[in-house]
Amino acid sequence: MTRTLKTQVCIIGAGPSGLLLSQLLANAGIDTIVLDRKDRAYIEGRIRAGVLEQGTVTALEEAGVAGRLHREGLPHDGFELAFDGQRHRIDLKRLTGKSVMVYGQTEVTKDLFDKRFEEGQAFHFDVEDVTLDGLKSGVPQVRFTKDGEAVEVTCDYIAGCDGYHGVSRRAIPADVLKTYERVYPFGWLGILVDQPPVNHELIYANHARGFALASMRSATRSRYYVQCDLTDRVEDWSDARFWEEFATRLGPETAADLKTGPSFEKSIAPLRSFVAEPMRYGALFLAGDAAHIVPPTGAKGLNAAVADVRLLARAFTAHYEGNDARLEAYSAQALARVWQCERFSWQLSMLMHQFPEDGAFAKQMQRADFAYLVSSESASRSIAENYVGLPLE
Ligand code: RFL
Ligand code: PHB
Repeated sequence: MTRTLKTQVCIIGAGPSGLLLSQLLANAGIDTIVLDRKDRAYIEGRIRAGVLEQGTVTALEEAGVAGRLHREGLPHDGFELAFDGQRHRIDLKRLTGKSVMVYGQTEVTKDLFDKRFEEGQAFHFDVEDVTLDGLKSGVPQVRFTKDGEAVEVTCDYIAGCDGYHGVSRRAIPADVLKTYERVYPFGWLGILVDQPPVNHELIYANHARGFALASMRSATRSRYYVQCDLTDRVEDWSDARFWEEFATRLGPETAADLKTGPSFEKSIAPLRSFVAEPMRYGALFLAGDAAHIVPPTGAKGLNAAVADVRLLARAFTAHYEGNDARLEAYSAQALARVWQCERFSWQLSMLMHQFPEDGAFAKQMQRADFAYLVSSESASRSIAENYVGLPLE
């Protein structure tokens, strides 16, 4: 026996993209079903992004989930780039008139879940064997199993918000889908520690031993990263090894203010640039990591996902009001912005990391790039306007 369900938009994935889309559509009176192969606790526990652009904050305000964000988030008017010990501040506020908000992805996800549950959103967690059918038939269906029971959802549209490893993108025929990818020859090892941040703003450091990033989650919780080898495992990095390496890469002056302690989260993420085109196939629309990945250096992953979702929510809303122009434009419009995020994240990654295969010439290019940033306000403004986020359209 197959259980059948019906909705307007079936959303695959309950990460930030899927949750925000369901909230924005609910606000517009559009019915959705959201499914995920994990459960709420698992999704909320994933430690990921930390920096929100103003456009992302606006989207969360529009969705009605920005109360705690404004109470607990930390507005940042700038950040620092450090190269061989020399620090250069990018004054976001002065250069662009905008700032960013430091507020963890875990908190964004919690806020969205709280509101969706409060409003009685239909969720299906721990689903298996998700398949998408009839994408060009006018009667799209999403099928899955849950606790051994087969379920079929018929809907008007499917939103593929199921991240890089999801099934939605793979439902687009290979002769239609074009993918672009760059895998970087290193990863980031990240830790969380209940100690005050080493600096009141973020520091991205390029040191001869590799990249390091000093970020934070609150006045008492720090999020720190070091560039590591792709073959490294978390077990290879004791807290003692991490602190020694991190302090070395920050340089003695900055490290003098470093407060160490036992880490309570430690994970390794590989760095990748990836784009899939188009972001629409028939009734299927992709959003967020399902369609594109950026290396975390520019803090763009979550922000790019939210920008997609804002466009997509507006497009569905216009569709149900009788106007399809935004749905037709979605893929091209989203991709134009995505490629800008890709360019910036790639550029900053190239500037700030040690590339094992690079020789002395490439190192001199990094050095010249950094010197140009320090000497030219235009160059710093270019970094700043990308960091705070380019306009949505
Ligand atoms: P998500 O968050 O990956 O959510 C996708 C959801 O889809 C579910 N799913 C499925 N559900 C049903 N059926 C299937 N077959 C499914 N396959 C997957 C998953 O369980 C999940 O709940 O994608 P979304 O919503 O598009 O959000 C994107 C952001 O999460 C992402 O861009 C950022 O977190 C990227 N990212 C970072 N971005 C930053 O800006 N700064 C960071 O420091 C940063 N660190 C990271 C990151 C991404 C990481 N990943 C993907 C491994 C660190 C890591 C480790
Ligand atoms: C983080 O706080 O996790 C973070 C901040 C900035 C980045 C990447 C990650 O560019």
